[in-house]
This record gives sequence, structure tokens and C-alpha cells, in this order.
Amino acid sequence: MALKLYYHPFASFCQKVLTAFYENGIAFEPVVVDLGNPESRAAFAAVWPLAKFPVLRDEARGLTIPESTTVIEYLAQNFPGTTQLVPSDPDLALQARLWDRFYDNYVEHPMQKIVGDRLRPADRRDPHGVAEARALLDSAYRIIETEMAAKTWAAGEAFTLADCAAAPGLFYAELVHPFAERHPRLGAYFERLMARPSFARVVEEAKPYRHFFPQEPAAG
Ligand SMILES: N[C@@H](CCC(=O)N[C@@H](CS)C(=O)NCC(=O)O)C(=O)O
Repeated sequence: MALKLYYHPFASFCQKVLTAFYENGIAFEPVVVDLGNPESRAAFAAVWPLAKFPVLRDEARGLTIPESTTVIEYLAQNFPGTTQLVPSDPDLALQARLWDRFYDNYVEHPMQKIVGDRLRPADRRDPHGVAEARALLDSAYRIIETEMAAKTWAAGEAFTLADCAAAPGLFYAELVHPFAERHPRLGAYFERLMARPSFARVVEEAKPYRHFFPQEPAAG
């Protein structure tokens, strides 16, 4: 198969591109990477030395494409489907790209900071960094709550790249820094994402790995 995707079903940036693949029914060969397994990590690092996933390999064109946004841009350009992940209208495309960046930088990254801190040894935690991450998430939630007064999806009335970014970020953010009760429009948007068949499939496929999600450490 021409397209090979290096990923892990539980990793949020991988879920972002899986949502895009499923949205348009694009076939790919799955290569599940276990970064905790030295052999799997080494084989992946030979493909992309940063060893961060997802990474797409298009064997037909001899191309290696890291970075979730770039992977989705590549799919939109070369494997277009009924969902225009990057709209053909340049103004709408700009909105899709803007909100993709917003969700990666101001939802996904602070969410990962909180989760990552839980994985640190107790004496290496970073309470100040976690407090900053929570404050950033609060700002992002307020902005999304305002935006969602006039939109169905992240970038407007159509499902795009930006929703692929929003869905996994919000999924894990709701677990570590809940928003749905305080922000009804954001909560309703999250429900639409959860009901979207492409993302519902991603959530279902990640279920076997849910026990890896770190619980909040006990205070003290
Ligand atoms: N900017 C990258 C971020 C990729 C990323 O950080 N992926 C995480 C998984 S969600 C990862 O590879 N973590 C493993 C590590 O950092 O060692 C993208 O958009 O693809």
C-alpha cells in the first residue's frame, strides 16, 4: 500500500490525523509504534529521527511527512474526499489553518503539559508550569466559548483540519481540566465532535489503551 502511517492509537496528535483519514475513508497501512520498546523506537527513528509521531510515508512518491498538520494538508491536497479538510475557498482555508494552530498550541500543548507532569517522578514535578498550563487552557476555553456562538465547527460551518486538531485535544483536556459544565457552547461543540463518526471510531480504537492514562497524583 502506498501510504504507511507510523502512529499510536492512544496518542493525541496521531488521533488528529486518524480523524482525517477516517473522515474521507483514505486507506493506509498502519505501523503502530511503541516508543517504550527500544526496537520499535529505533525502527521509527530510522524513518524520522525526532521519533515523534504521527509520520506519514508515501512510498509511491518516496516522501516522508512528519507533523500532524502537514500530514493532513498532504491528504487534503493529494487524496481529496467529500470532507474538504482544507477548504478550497482561501478565506475559509485561512480560518481552518488559524484554528488548527489555536487548538494545537493553546489546547493540545497545555493539556499535554498537565498529563506529562503526572508521568514525572514526584520530586521532578513542575507545579508552576502546570498552573500556567491550566491558566492557558482557561483562556482558550473562554475564547472557544465566544467563537462557538456563531459556528458549528471550529472554523465555521464545515468540518475541517481544525476539527481534527480540536477533537483529541479537547477529549483529553476534558479529563485533566474539565470545561463542559462551565462552558455550554464549548460543551455542545465537544458533543458534536464525539458524535462525528470519524472521531468516534478513533475513540473506540483507543479504548484498549485507556489504562495508560495517568491519574492525578495525590496531593501532599
Ligand atoms: N508537532 C507535532 C507533535 C507530535 C508529538 O508531540 N507527538 C507526541 C504524541 S501525541 C509524541 O510523539 N510523543 C512522544 C515523545 O515526545 O517522545 C505534530 O503535530 O505532529
